[in-house]
Amino acid sequence: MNAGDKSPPLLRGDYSSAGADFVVDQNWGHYSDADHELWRGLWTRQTRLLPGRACDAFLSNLTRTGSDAQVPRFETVSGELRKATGWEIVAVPGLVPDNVFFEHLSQRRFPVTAWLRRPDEFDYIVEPDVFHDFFGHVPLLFDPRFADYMQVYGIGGLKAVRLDALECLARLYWYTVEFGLLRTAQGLRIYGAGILSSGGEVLHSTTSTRGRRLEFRLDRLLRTRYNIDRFQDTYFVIDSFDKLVADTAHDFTTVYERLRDLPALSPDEPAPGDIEVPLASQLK
Ligand code: HBI
Ligand code: FE
Repeated sequence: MNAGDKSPPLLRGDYSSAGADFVVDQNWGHYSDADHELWRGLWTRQTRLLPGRACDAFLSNLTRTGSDAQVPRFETVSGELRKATGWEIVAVPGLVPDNVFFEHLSQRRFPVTAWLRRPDEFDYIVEPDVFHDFFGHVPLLFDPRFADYMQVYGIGGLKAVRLDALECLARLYWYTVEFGLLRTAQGLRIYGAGILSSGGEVLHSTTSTRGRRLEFRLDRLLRTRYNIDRFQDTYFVIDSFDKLVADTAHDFTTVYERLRDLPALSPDEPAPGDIEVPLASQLK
């Protein structure tokens, strides 16, 4: 999506009541019994996959959202979130323009799509829906370190829009917030929302030898294009949220200048200096 678009075309949400910040009423009463049943089905399927694969911070905070039985009321969860990390969630009709998205993150507001997918989209959906946005993203907003990272990203995003460097910075969101892996004392764990909310990628990312897992290096990551319509070929592994914040909180202006003259890398392309993280590796 281009920065500055007023209303994103060809999206299925109802943008008619959205103001400049694209926030809408969640309209919780409009979810049907079938919606709540589908939500439970999605929740049950995902949570069965996650023990030993999702990171502890995700699992413990997922329980804390108390949203296993029905589509959550955003206001209720926001109340808890405000107390924990000062974040809140706001309902949006779907994808919002980049600058709007970053503005929300920079103010510790996470936009969550209000609508739920159809039953025939149980396994795969193109646009993010409330299940992806809430189940995948909201639990880690309860984690103080990760909560800081998300805000840092939003501030960096606003700057990247001004510097015309968003193609580059968007890769950071993709390979961390959406598809990130974390090395722990127990082994590799998932923290990326795109993986955690997906039926197939939980296993692919943590067991497949087709995908490659590389140690996080900022320049390498920012040059790496990504797959939007199939499992990732490359995942980047961090050692802690603290270190992720430390590696990304500085100003990226010189990074963008350095990278502007280098070619982007294909998602499956090896590069000099790559350090592969073995599947069985543990943080010592
Ligand atoms: N809008 N609702 C929503 N959710 C997103 O994740 C999102 C967005 N707009 C733009 C956007 N993401 C991208 O700019 C980032 O993924 C980099
Ligand atoms: Fe997402």
